[in-house]
Amino acid sequence: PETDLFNPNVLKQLSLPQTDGLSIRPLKSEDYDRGFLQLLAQLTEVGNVSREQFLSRFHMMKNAGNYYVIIIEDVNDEKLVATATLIVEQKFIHNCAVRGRLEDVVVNSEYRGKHLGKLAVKIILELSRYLGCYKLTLDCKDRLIPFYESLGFKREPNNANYLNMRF
Ligand code: 16G
Repeated sequence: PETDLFNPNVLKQLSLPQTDGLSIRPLKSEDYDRGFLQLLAQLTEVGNVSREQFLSRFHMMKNAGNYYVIIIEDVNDEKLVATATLIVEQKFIHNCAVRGRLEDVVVNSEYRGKHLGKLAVKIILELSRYLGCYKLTLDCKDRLIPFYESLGFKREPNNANYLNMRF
């Protein structure tokens, strides 16, 4: 049976712009057959992920309860138009706060130039606010910094030291 990654009702609590012809919903287990991994492959290397691997990871994320992968779908042809992920991380600091991480934002190349990246990020912004995150962070390619700045993200002047170790 088709399964939602997270409770779709949380999306109904958000004040989102009117989106004619598009539906905004959680990732579903059936999205494996609707080209979800091909959409992610427009962002980076995905590899050969089998259905079993996909479902196993999907269920781990669902059970963990802090993964919010959202899908923007074209209601006319059921095409996956865009995706973005919010991960909500538990902290002890800031009075046991939660921190949001924005990850894996992709707009299907057939739908670019329609401000759908902006919509995907806005959904995650509203969701992270609704879930009580004290901040939302991201990393991105240099050329996308102006895009994220236009949506209100700031490069912290005294904390511009984003470090990274690749394995
Ligand atoms: C970008 C993505 C990040 C993704 C990474 C993959 C956003 C905001 N950032 O930085 O989430 O995981 O690309 O690139 O979508 P990589 O394969 O080089 O790690």
